[in-house]
Amino acid sequence: PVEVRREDYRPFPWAVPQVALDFALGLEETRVTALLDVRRNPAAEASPVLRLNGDGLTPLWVKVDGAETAGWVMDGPDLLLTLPGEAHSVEVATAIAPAANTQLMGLYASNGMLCTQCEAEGFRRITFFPDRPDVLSTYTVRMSGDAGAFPVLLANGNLVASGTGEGGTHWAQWHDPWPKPSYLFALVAGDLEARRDSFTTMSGRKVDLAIFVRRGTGDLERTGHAMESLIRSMKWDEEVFGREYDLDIFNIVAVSDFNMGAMENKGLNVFNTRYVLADPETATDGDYDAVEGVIAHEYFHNWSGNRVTCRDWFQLSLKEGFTVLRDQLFSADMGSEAVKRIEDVRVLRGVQFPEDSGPLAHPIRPDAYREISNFYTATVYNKGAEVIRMMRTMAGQERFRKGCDLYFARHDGEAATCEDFIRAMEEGAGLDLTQFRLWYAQAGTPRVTIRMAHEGDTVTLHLSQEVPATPGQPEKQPMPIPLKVALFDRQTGRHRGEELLVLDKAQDSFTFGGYSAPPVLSANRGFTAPVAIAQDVATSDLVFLAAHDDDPFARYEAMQELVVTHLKEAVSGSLSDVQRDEGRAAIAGALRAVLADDRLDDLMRGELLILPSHAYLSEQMLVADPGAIHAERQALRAGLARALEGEFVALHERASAVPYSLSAEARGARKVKTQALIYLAEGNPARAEQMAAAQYRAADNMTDRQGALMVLAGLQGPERTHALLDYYTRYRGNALVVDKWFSLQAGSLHPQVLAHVKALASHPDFTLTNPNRVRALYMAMAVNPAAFHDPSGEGYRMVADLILQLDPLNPQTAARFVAPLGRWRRIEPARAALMRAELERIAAAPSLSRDTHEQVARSLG
Ligand code: DPP
Ligand code: ZN
Repeated sequence: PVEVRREDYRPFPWAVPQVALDFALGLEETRVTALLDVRRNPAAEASPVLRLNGDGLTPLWVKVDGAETAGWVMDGPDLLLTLPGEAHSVEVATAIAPAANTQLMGLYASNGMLCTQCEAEGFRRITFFPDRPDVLSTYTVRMSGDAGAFPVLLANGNLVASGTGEGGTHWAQWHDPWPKPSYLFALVAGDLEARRDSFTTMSGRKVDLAIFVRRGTGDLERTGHAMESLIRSMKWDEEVFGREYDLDIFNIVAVSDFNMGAMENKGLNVFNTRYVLADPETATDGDYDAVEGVIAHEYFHNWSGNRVTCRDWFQLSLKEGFTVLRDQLFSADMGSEAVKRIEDVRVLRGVQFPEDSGPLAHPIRPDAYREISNFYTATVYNKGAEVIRMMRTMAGQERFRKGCDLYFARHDGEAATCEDFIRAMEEGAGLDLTQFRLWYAQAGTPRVTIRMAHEGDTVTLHLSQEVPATPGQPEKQPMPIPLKVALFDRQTGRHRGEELLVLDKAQDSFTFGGYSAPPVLSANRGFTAPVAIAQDVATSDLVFLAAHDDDPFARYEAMQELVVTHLKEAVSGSLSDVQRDEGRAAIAGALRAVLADDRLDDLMRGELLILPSHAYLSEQMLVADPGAIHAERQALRAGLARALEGEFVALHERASAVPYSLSAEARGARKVKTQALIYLAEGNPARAEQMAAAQYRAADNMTDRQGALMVLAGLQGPERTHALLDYYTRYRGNALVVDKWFSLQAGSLHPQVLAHVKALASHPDFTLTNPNRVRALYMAMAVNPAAFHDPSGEGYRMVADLILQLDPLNPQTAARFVAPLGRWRRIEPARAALMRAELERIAAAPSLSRDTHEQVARSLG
């Protein structure tokens, strides 16, 4: 497979200002004719050759300027024509087979409906086209099909005409006035019903909103939260970013078979059902948040992605990083800013940091790829958001907004680059980002070392940074790192104000006068920079910050650091029994303070109770022993639970008395309730079993029910069986809840978890054709350290078997499972050898997809 390189970008020689598509719809066969109005692109080097990308297509016929021509050749999957003049019409007919499309890219069938997914390169599976984001066209789409099978016919933009045809067919014609790249094309046809509402924009235009689901599934009743989230998103984007919606219709369709979370097609978002459907009976509080966040994300793309799109796929973070930041800020405004920040950082550290320190590390603006689907990563998305957040921190909110306004104004209707964004920020926000550009170019999580010195009444912070080597980037340069810090007086428990330091050299020092005694340093407050901080801090200082820091993120951070430091030492075997007890006692003391602190709300308390993840702990070690990390982490939890059993039981009791609602108070109560059970399950399993069973039975909402079931799934008593069977019987008709049933078992702490996963793979409800179901079983297992890292290597083997089975059906989803195995270099030698052997077994398989091949090659390379 060939490598695509950023530096090879050339503008396309032809512009395609208009496209008319005609679809004769059928599940088994759909006929597509595409009429392209093509003209020479004056901004490009002239070429008579028109390359139309295809993927698995053959042309039924080709016409140039209205006359059928045989003057075309195939170049691999692409169709090539030579065009003599300045402007031509090119028309191509193809036939595709949606029901046979298991990749779920292009036009495919899902439960009897037809839908599309085109980003990044799915449009070329529908028709021959210059399938690249810098070719922008206005689309007219006509579709016809059986009126019984497809009563609803949707595409981008506005419905301009419709009617009935022969033999029980009907048709509809849609027109999207906004020029767009092919990846934003969408079509949906099916037996759907809709929840409808409307939104009046800031300039007074009424927009009709609709959320479509399959008719007769009961799903319609579960779309209320998504609709409210959409309306809130539209309002927020006007208020905070000044962005108004620009069509008279905004449609969302929920689809059960979907590779991604959702897709921002212009005026016709297509969503994984997972991020649309929610009601108290079937969705957890976390699901509610995810729906709100993804609805907002896709809506926000209308400006950051659609009105201003990407020049090429190397610029993906231009729209994704920016849009993730926008959805993070939105969710923070809708709920608790502090809790949202903690959750976002947890994802960054749990997923992106490991990516950045492994074989798949890449800059947020990559330099090369073989398969672009592999670059829809936590780095491009989440680190991309952090990079733009740093600009916002340095500029301040108002100047940041000016930079955004300039970017949108300057590039509206264009396919832009990250460099364009940076320039708009420099001019609009008044920042000098010369050196900051390195954040786009260099991969790897910078490591900042802080040493504090105190002499006389002066405090000096000695800071140094190191950006680690990553694949293809052995040498790195120092980057500007904005760090918010505060110095706390031990006596008063207060500081004199935050300062923003920017470390832009390999080493630098910052001094602060007027401190007669050494203060306590609170660094990277609010997580202003996506870096790892190394600092020699006394346990007592961490305990101090965990109790006193007025920045909630910093308080959480101190709590995490307290545990991380202890577990690192425990795992390395350097602690005596006495030291281990002392460490646990310090953590128990801090946790007791958290449990007793009545200034904390329960949502925040819940965060402070969450132990650092296995993934984050592994990240702290050059070579990790997953068995030892897991054992120490569980032992710590057991010790804490025994020390605080009474407190946890009391917390559970208090929280259980709060009635169900979506208020922050009630959500907080549900969060700490299950946290208490998680602790007790380690400290006193018999008691936890009874409490969890009672919580399960009394539950009037999915958060409580799932929390209880999660705990029971890891225990070995009879209540586990009862609850798992009851849950399945209750919800067997609801695919999203059955997904939870699979993942709770695959993610459980049960000692027989691998045997359970193996059996569940042949459960009648398991299928490889539904990505949600595959992830529910296998991704849950792959991120469950005790299962995946079973010393026998069985977990690795099962993931490799899955990849080999799934790859021919759905390469995009299969390739996602390579990353867990790719960690092998950072794992202790015995397991590393087993992981590597599985990667080699996959690599040796004949005819791997480009997706999986690339990930395996990088992981072994
Ligand atoms: N649908 C994916 C997202 O919104 C890719 N654009 O992030
Ligand atoms: Zn996105």
